[in-house]
Amino acid sequence: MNTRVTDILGTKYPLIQGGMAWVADARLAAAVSNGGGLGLVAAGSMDAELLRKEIRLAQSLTDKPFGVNIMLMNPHAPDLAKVVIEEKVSVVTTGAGSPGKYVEAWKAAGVKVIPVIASTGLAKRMESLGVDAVVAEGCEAGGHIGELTTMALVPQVVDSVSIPVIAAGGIADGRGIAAVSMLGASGIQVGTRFLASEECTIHQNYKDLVVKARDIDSRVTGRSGGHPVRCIKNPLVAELLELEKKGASFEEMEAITVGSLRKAVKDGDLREGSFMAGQIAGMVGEILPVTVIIEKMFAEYEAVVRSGGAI
Ligand code: TUI
Repeated sequence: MNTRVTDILGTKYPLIQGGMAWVADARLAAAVSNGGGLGLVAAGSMDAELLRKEIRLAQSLTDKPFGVNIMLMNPHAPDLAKVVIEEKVSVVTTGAGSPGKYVEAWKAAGVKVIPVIASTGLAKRMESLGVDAVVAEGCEAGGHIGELTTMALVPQVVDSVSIPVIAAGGIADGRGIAAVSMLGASGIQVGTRFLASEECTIHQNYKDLVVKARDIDSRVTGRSGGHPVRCIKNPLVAELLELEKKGASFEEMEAITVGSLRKAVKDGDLREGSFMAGQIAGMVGEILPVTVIIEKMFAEYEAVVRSGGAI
């Protein structure tokens, strides 16, 4: 495929892997890049030295381009931003904030910059700073989310900016790609589908939860504190929802969520882990190799487009 996004990324397909903190390590990133998408090493849980190590490991596992995701709430973000430049990473995506103060240095170093945004306002601000594209992520997505659905967000962002828009949130098959292409997106970001991949190194309990999840099994906690997060429902999520109903403070909620993503990913702790996943987990029914996932998605996309899909 040849699109504005494949031109920017240097990939076979206009697909970026989600920058899933704790989840997306060098192995997953290299598998996605080898499969024709843009793999990302997610630095959400890393400090500068660990990121450097993971980047070098990814470089040893693929000769294709890959990127780094910087979660801007990570206190190490300023150092991580420098590592991206020093290690000559080709693409950086950012999440959970505005990367404004880093954009100039990244662009000067030739790094392609693609912030994840959840509103037209931030998309426009990012375009004015000279970023290469934006990922418009709807609240169907897993993890930290905004307010708008993919269906409402993507066309509004497409109308607000001239740079390419990559759609995220709720996309796990070829129908999803076709749908967001009709909304004006030039590419897709996929997270949840890759949780249930052979190359993903998360605990087996996490993969099993994603495969077993029904459409209605995710919940959003933390809206009251301004940090909404979507996870698969479990005892921790039930407790958070109860606390929130009782008007608990941000600090009280924080006390039981601290370290919970690590507990999910590393320990498979079904009670106390945060199993972040998108609403589309209900459609993910089997663990497959990354290459099969990507090839299947784009073959389905071609078939849907050929069929016309008219209503
Ligand atoms: O960043 C994400 N998703 C994430 S980050 C993450 S790590 C985490 N761990 C524990 C608790 C909370 C998070 C898990 N999932 N997606 C990208 C994304 N960015 N979605 C929404 C946004 C966003 C929201 C508001 C970006 C910018 C923004 O406003 C910033 C501003 O200054 O206007």
